[in-house]
This record gives sequence, structure tokens and C-alpha cells, in this order.
Amino acid sequence: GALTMSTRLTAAQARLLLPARPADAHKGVFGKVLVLAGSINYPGAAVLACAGAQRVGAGLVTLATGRNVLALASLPPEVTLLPVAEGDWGAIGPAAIEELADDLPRYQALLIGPGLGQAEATRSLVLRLFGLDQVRSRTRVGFVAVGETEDHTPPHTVELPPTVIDADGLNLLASAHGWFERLPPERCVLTPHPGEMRRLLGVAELPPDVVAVAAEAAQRWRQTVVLKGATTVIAAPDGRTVIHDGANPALATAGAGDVLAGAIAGLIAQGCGLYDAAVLGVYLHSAAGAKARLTLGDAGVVAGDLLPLLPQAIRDLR
Ligand code: NPW
Ligand code: AMP
Ligand code: MG
Repeated sequence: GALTMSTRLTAAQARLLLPARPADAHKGVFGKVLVLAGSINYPGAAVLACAGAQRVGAGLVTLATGRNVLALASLPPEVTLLPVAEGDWGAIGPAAIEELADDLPRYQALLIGPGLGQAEATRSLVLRLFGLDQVRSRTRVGFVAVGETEDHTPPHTVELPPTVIDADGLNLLASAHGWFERLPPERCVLTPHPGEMRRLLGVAELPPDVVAVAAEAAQRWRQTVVLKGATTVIAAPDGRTVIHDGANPALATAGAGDVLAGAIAGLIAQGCGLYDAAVLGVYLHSAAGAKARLTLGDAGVVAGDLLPLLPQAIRDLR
């Protein structure tokens, strides 16, 4: 179908967004990322997201996840750990908010969602982080307030750093009525694939004009939106949009989105604005995918193959 007019993402545009890399800098200059991700079912998504942030140049990446998930995840040794309390079946639960809240101000970027799962305990934590624990559920029968059923601890107000929300972070948000009214405005990047976008919008099917879908959502939600696919649209709350046409079957593989979410968070930690980080992250991720396709081919590339290619994509852009 026809798409609303939008500019196409170019290398020249992406180049202008690269964060500076002063030779005499120390790691603190390049920012700290906290990744809240992973579950017993999906430890790998947390690993890929952390590595994505490292490989675009973040100074330090910390993974916050359940203690048992840590045992399953084969993390790069450079990733530091914030083990948090687990509820049933290893799901991260609301008790983790105490452990997280104390630590959050140290980070320049937060990523919530890759592989988190959708356990009730994790839902309770994520909604509480966004101050949504007192609103009504949109999916459950009878519209029961979340806080009424799960626990009776008082609501928390947590100051979040600039935050990338992906995967189950999006699915859990979508389960709360009026979720976008509670997010701090212009503070988040949402990175849905079409399935997650349907859940956020509460629709069975997306209209074919993905540019309009992303642009309207970004303005209504007052957040940066990355609507992913063979064609990816990045939209800002102020109405800016850019399309990236990077159709590449090598990228149609599990975990590719987890790497992208980490990369965007890693760029935010280095001082990129939210929209700029989203645009540059999509560009670098796609460039790494193109390199993987050149060297390995159309089939059999795995998301982990993208990781060492991200630094090369940055080098090529300079
Ligand atoms: P359909 O088939 O069209 O109705 P889910 P997930 C749709 C983690 N992972 N175009 C499509 O729906 C993630 O981080 C962990 C059109 C499809 O069936 C999450 O936390 C990994 N439709 C969790 O798993 C590696 C599209 O969405 C449905 C579309 C679940 O995430 C894998 C699938 O989406 C994964 O990243 C497109 N381009 N893309 C690990 N190794 O630990 C998707 N859809 O149900 O949200 O499941 O994306 O796999
Ligand atoms: P996710 O579905 O969350 O794992 O995200 C998949 C990532 O891979 C997104 O960044 C998509 O844009 C990208 N991707 C998936 N399939 C393709 C494709 N055929 N061409 C280009 N990019 C793709
Ligand atoms: Mg995903």
C-alpha cells in the first residue's frame, strides 16, 4: 500500500548523529546502561540486549535480572550484574523495585523488556516502575486494579532515566488501561514489531500505512516510536519521521530485535537524544545485518553474529 511521505534514512544523516569518541575519555564519559531483561525462558534475550549496548560503545552495561536467570545466561564478562528477587518460576517480581530504585539514578539509560516474560509478578513490577500499578487492567475480566490482587505494598514513584521499552516491556505496558498517559512525556523510545504494535494499539490488524501508524502513535503517546520490520519507521513526538528500507532476510531471526533495543539504549547512554539514538541505532543495526549477509549469506545468520559487526558499522560511518 501507499505510505505517507517521509524522508529515507541516509548514511550522511546517520553520520551526523554519531556520539563523539574523545581519545582521552574514560568509561564514565560513555555512559552506563541498566538492562532489565531476561527470564527463565529467555535468558538469551538479556544477553543479546546487553551486548548490543556494549557494541555501540556504552561505557558500562549492567544487567538486572533474577538470580536463576543469571545462572542460565552466558554473559560477556564485561557486563556487571544486579541480581534481583525472583517470584514464582524465576520471574522477576515486584520486590525487585527496592533493589532497582536505589540503583537507577546511576544510569544514563534504561532498557526494559527483552525476554522479560509476562508472568503476573513481572507485570506487577513493570507497571509499578511506570507508576501504573493503580490503574485498571485492560485485559482482565472485571477490570480489577492491579494493586488489589497482587500485593498491598504502597505505590512507588520512581524517577526513570531515559528508557527504551521493547518486547515484553511493551506487552506488559499494553495490558494496562491508559498506559501512555502515565509515561513521563518524551522520556521513552518504544520499539515494537508489528505484533507488539497491535497489542499497544489494541487492534487486530495494523493499517498498511506504517508511516502514519508510527507517526500518529508517537504524537499521541508523546514518545519516540520505532515500528520495526523489513521497512522500519522511526517517529518522534514532534511529528518528525524517517523510513529505513533495509529489507534483508538475514535479519529475520530470533533475537535481532533484542540487539537493536540494546544498541539504542547504548547510544542514549552516550548522550544521543531519544529520536537520534533510535535513528542511529536502526541504521547501525541494519548496516551490521548487511555485513553479515555479505560474509555469511541470506540464511543462517544468528543475532549474535551482528554484535561484532556493530563496531565495524560505526567505523565505516565515521
Ligand atoms: P502474526 O504471526 O503475524 O500474528 P511475539 P517474540 C508478530 C523474547 N525473545 N511482521 C507475528 O504475529 C523477546 O524479547 C527471546 C508481522 C508473530 O507471530 C520477547 O520477550 C529470545 N508480524 C519474547 O521472546 C529470542 C510480526 O508477532 C508475533 C512481525 C517474545 O517475543 C527471540 C511474534 O511476536 C525473542 O526475541 C513482522 N515483522 N514480527 C531469546 N533467545 O531469549 C513479529 N510479528 O509473540 O511478541 O514473540 O517477538 O518472539
Ligand atoms: P524482533 O522481531 O523484535 O526480534 O525484531 C526484529 C529486528 O530485525 C527488527 O529490527 C527488524 O527491523 C529486523 N528485521 C526482521 N526481519 C527483517 C527483514 N526481512 N528485513 C530487514 N530487517 C528485518
Ligand atoms: Mg523483539
